[in-house]
Amino acid sequence: MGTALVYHEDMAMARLLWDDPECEIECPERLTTALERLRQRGLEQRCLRLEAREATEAELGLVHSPDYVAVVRGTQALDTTELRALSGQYDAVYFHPSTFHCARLAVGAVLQLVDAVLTGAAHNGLALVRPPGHHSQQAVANGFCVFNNVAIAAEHARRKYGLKRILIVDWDVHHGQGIQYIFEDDPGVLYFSWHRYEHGHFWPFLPESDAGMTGQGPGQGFTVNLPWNQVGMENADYVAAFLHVLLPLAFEFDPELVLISAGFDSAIGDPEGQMRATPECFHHLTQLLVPLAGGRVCTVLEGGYHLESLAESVCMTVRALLGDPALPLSGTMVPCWSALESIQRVRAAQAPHWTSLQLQDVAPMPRPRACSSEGRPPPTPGSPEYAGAAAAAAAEAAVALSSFLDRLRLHPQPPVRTAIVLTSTDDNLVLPPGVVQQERSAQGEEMEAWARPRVAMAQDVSLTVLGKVLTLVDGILDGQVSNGIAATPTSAAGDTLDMAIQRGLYLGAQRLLCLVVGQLDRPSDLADDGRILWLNIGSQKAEALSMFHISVPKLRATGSLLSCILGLVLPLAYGFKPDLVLVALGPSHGLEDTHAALLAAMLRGPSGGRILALVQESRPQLAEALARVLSGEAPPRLGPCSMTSLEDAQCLNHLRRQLAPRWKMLQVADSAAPPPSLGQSRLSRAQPEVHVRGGGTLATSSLCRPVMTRRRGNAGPEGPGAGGLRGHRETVVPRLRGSAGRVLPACQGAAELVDHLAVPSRRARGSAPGRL
Ligand code: X5A
Ligand code: ZN
Repeated sequence: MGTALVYHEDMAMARLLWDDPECEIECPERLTTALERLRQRGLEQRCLRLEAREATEAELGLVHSPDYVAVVRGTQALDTTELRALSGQYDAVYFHPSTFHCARLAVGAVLQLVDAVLTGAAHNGLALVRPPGHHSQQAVANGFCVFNNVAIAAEHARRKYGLKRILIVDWDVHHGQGIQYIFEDDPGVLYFSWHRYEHGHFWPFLPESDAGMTGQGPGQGFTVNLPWNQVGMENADYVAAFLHVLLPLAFEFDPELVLISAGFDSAIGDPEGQMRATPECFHHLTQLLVPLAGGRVCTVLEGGYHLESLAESVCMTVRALLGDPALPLSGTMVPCWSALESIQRVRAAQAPHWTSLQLQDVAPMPRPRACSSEGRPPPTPGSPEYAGAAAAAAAEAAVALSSFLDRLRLHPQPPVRTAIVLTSTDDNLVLPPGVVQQERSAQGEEMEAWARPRVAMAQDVSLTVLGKVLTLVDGILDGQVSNGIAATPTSAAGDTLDMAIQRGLYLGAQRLLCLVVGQLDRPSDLADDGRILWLNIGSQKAEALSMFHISVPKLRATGSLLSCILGLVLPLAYGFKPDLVLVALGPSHGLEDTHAALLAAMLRGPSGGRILALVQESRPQLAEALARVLSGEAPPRLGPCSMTSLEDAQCLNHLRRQLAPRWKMLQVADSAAPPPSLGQSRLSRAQPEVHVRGGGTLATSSLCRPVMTRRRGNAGPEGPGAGGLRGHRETVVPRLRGSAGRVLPACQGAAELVDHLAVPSRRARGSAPGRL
């Protein structure tokens, strides 16, 4: 078992034999560079290697007409002139004498991957293929695509394994209209695609790529289009789209298999996409999909034309499949206005079909904004404007990729994935591979200073156990261990959490997310200074005492928990960018093991895998379930779960409404945010103002700097542990960026800082909570 990597070197044979500026980007190096980079990073070696086979004609026939297959078969014998003439009959397609062979290998590779995953030979995997597939239709080649690799794989999975529900996630920057057409009236395949759209002015220029297209007949609600109307989408925009559109629907759909049409032309530097997602974003996107379908995720290469960006993004995707902890996301976690508008439009269009959306606040479908003067039709390949934009994207990517590589070097994989502190009673626990027992315990003065006072308070906890927890926190913040679990007696839960928080701060953690489920009191001396985000699920009522102190009542249904994770916890966590996440399952937390596992699995992203889970020793099965997901396994499938408790939904909506103005990742339909004027969105780099994404404006220099020092400054006392966060501090590079309707803070995190200054007053929040 493990991650399968399917490939065949022959797929690098097909290439363009004449001059065609539109098609030249689809070159053999796309494949060879990606594979070579996987080798260099030692990732290929960690995968189960499968050599691709050719698909049979019967398999091609699952989607394509015999006549069309015959046409493609015929290209093997054509000369260059004939190949060129045939290619001209399609939109953005070139044939080579090897195309039929390559295209059959591409389909075959994906089928092998699906077979490996559905027979249990592999957990998940990646097929590195070309030609790509998602534009190809029943009898039409289109957009470099000859056979629809992913659509054929979905049909195959249904016929051969009887699957009833398959999710296709198409994160390629182009609309996979081929997949859409094939499944548009089919409720068995949920097709999600985001794509550069620019109000219909971007290739393939189809009105049916817009959000209003939701499927036909029985397939209504099973086509989900998220059109991006501006270029420059960033990590925050992509993650917001997953949290607020794709994932609620996907969990409600409850797929048995996830196929990813993984085009990396949605990544930074790509000449086609002109977007700005950095490579680690694809790690996060993949990781967010793993909790679906019991982790049966098959990733299939589609587009991706900037070789460096493509290679790094492929590596990140494979690392996610292997269960490695992610690099924390770079960039300001504030979605831009245009992205929010698109997200709102698709939520409104899909709401009639999905309970999970109906129970959240969904604003009505906004009228599409008239195409602005700025939205001139994008340049066509081959034009000087296109070349200029491509060069600019590449220059920007060079900077971003080199800082990405620096961060990668500074965050090496910790030697230990998961360490667990057990008390003697849990001795016969079965530990999954990759999980070690924390044996070493703090000694001497450390122990006397940190653990002894707490032992005195709680009767049942031994000094050694607390000493081990102490060592575990040190190990995580020091990069020796990715994450950990500590089982302590119930009576010691509060003190253990308090000790972990204090130790984290002491070691220099600047932001700690404490997610407390069940009844555990917040340590009384904890300052509400923005370093701790305290989130309690299972308290008496829904209230936000400040933007860093939030309580959610006990949730009654599985769907409620999911809605809470996707709609509240993860947006907050991604916006907060914690150095460490502490998950404490306190007395009467009420979570089933599978729910706790899901929560822990999904919380791995925001902190780059640094999680410490505190549980009660009386539940060894829970510790085991957590150990599995924290060491990289997929959490067990939940089963279908839409929100069933109206009361829970109202609580969550209330909190989201209250917090969204300050935590921008919560925004889904912020009617309060006006579109930035065109003048603002074109602000030059030199301008002194900072426009907070979403519309607000403030002067940079006076507000930003002092707070900056306070929040970014070293939090804990200097001491033996103060260097513990080696390489973890991010350098704050002042810069102005502008695009996608946003002009970004001159210093990273400025938007958060503004928020920080605007903690709601107690009077302001006095209105609603009493009624919940
Ligand atoms: C698979 C893929 C893009 C075709 C672009 C044509 N195709 N301008 O990314
Ligand atoms: Zn593409």
